[in-house]
Amino acid sequence: MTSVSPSIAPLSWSELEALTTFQIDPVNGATNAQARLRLFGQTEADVRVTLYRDNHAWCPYCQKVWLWLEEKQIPYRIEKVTMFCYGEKESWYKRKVPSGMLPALALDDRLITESDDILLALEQAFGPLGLGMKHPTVLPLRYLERLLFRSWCAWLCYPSNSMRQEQGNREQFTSVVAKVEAALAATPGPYFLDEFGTVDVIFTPYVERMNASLYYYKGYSLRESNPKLSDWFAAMESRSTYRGTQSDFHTHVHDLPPQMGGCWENSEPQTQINKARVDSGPWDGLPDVMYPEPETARAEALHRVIKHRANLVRVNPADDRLMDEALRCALTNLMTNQLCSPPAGSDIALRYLRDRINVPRDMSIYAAKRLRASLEATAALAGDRQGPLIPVKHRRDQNPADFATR
Ligand SMILES: N[C@@H](CCC(=O)N[C@@H](CS)C(=O)NCC(=O)O)C(=O)O
Repeated sequence: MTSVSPSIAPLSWSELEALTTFQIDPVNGATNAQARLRLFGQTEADVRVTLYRDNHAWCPYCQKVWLWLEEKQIPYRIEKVTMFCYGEKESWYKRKVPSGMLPALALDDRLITESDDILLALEQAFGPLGLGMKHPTVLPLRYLERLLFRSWCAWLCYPSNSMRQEQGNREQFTSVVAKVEAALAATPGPYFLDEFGTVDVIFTPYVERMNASLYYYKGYSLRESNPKLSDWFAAMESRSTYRGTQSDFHTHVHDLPPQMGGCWENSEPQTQINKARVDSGPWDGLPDVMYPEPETARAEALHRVIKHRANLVRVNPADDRLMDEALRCALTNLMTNQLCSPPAGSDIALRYLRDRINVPRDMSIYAAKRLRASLEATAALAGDRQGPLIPVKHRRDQNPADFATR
């Protein structure tokens, strides 16, 4: 005889609110994706810099500048701009930057575009982060980063006509990875040079995206297959600055296709296994994060959902009342570990949200894993229907205009 575990009733919003005291200080606390102003203990009068970056923290070149500012603790403002792939570019931004490209940075009265030029200007104003962009030891490593980027694009972003071509692209990429491993092995510590610095910041955005996309589309685990890169990731994850900008596999594998013009999967059995794991869980133990889970993960997820619950219910394809109750069931499961049966027909609604939690935009990596797991466990009680497929040519389902507080 199978025993059916008892299902508890969903908690009310006020009961849920009582279960979290999670709070951050976006202005002076640890690096976070929600801040519009960062002061690091200084005053607004000290702010000379405004960073224009994308709403969802998807843009890799923005992450590079963001991380640099956080590491140097330069006070700055953040203005968020829509990317073409998920909505309409703001007209105020097009007046500043007619191409609409991101990032841009205002330093005193000067507007700078191109992330490398931005870092050069920041170095001039505030001094380098470790060795500077043009230091003779840094230049070849910057070149190596671009080489790695190109070999990744060649493998991921173009369809292969044959197994041979696919294999060739893979070997080309792994041969550049071997050079990266050698560069990392050439210094005693885990970073590219003796001390953490600009070079690590420059490698971060795309190495993070390579780790995610190759795991999912090619069945290849960059982080687990390369010991020096593995140590480098672990060292990066020891920095609260990096943790604050760090995304997860689910977010990247679905934000990259429209940005890169497509990501092509191979026919390896491991690819199918990895895809299923990233899309449907279990998310625990994926090699997108390896530092231990903070105790605050569930409370953070709960706090973030409560804050945005009206919008989350409104944009969901399901009826508002149905989603409201289903969402409370998932949050009840998140906080109590007990199953809570959602209303009939809410499987699609819950999986729609499961597929749209973004890291670090909405919450940190472990909070997102916990919330996805509760949404999935709760959806499974209602049925096995999936939400609408996540689009690959655009992500207008994530248009920030639809989430503007009403
Ligand atoms: N070379 C530029 C590249 C910047 C770039 O490609 N930015 C992309 C996003 S990562 C962009 O702004 N695209 C316009 C858009 O998506 O709205 C830099 O280093 O800043």
